[in-house]
Amino acid sequence: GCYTTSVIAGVSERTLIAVKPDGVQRRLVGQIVQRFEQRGFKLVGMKLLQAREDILSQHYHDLHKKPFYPNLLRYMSSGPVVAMVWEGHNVVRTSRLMVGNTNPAEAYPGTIRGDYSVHISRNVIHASDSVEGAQREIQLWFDRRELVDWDCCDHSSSYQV
Ligand code: IDP
Ligand code: MG
Repeated sequence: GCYTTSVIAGVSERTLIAVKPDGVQRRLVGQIVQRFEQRGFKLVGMKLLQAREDILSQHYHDLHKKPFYPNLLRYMSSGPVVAMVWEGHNVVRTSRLMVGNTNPAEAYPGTIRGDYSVHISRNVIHASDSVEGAQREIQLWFDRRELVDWDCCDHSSSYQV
């Protein structure tokens, strides 16, 4: 039957996933969404948007001194991105494994970057790297009212309840 996920310990972790402009241009959005659905995670927010510069500079604030930072911001604002919030047990760590190494040359086949990209400056997807980072990024990219609390009716197929 249906269960309220928030009452089940550890299940309500959330992460921010974004298909970057190259991924949107290459029409990879559907396949990327499919991977997270099939893994067993629950989509609780999703939108296509042209990212504003102030959001991008806050999102990548820890990289602002890196030599590639200007190119990174130009890349991320070169077209629309699809921002998503996914929920589930260990979703932050598991989605990093699904996404693969930052450098596609080091990303294993079977990961999103390992299957769809070749160069670090066009690596298709963003995933939060910690639970605290995810909370900060979700607040940055989404208004609370854009996130939907809903019960996944096959919840017990992915979780012991
Ligand atoms: P992550 O996306 O795997 O978390 P971060 O180190 O947080 O990797 O870097 C954020 C993004 O900045 C990367 O996904 C990539 O787009 C870009 N980036 C990181 N390192 C380099 C680099 O050495 N050259 C060019 N772009 C880079
Ligand atoms: Mg990062």
